[in-house]
Amino acid sequence: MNGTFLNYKIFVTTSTSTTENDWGPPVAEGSFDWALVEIKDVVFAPKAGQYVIFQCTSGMGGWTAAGEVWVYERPIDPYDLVLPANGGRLESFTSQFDTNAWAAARLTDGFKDGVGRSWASTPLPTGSHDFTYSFLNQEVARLESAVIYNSTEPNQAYWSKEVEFSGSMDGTSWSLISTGLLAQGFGPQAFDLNGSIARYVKVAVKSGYSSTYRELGEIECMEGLRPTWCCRQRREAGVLHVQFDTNAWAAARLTDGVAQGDGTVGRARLIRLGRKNSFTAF
Ligand SMILES: [Ca+2]
Repeated sequence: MNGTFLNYKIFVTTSTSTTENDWGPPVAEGSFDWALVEIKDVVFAPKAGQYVIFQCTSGMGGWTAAGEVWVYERPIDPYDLVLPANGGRLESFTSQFDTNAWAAARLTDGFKDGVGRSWASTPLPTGSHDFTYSFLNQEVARLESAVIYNSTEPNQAYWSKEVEFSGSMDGTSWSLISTGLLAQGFGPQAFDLNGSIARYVKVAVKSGYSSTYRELGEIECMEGLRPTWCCRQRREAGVLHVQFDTNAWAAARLTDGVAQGDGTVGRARLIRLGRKNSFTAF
């Protein structure tokens, strides 16, 4: 969390009631001293529930503001974001040998290597061969690591070599996360994705050990702590308690992925609340 409120309570509940008495005891409560705009972490024992309620009970200087509120689930270990069964989707690719045995879709078919279970490039590959994935419901995710299974045909040498991982929030503008060098061999090869936040991940095969083909068995993208986008769930329920307006200072700004803003340039992210008003965000 960040902002300029003072006292808070956090509840985890399955109740849809707007009455605090129905939410059970808070999982955390306290006060923050906001000398600076900064990020504060509140750690509490995990509790199962359908909703998280962040309640601000008092503000500072006549206003209460918060830039960003994220709630994290316990890590689900392991969770492969790009596996179709988990909601992963191959959005686009730039190369495949055919549409069946060596298709790009073989990179996320759950089989680590082997003929009919791996991807092969077009012949005589040059440049970068790219695969772009989105996650469940095209949600933003925290990327912990990529696990690549290199592959090639029996007695051949079509191993892939250099790989590059990039993240994007819009599928257009990309940020390089990391690069890696694949060994010539089967089995998992892991690369750190540094907890990057992204809506799309691009895996680029930049080169191979052979100039004839490049082949690869499987791509996994493991999730780190999972941010829960609480405001939107509350808005879908049709009960949004307190927000200053519906745009620059809307409650949705609490989960737009940007921590700070001054509210004067049409892209601010703070929610302003009347002093002592209860603030409930899902
Ligand atoms: Ca595969």
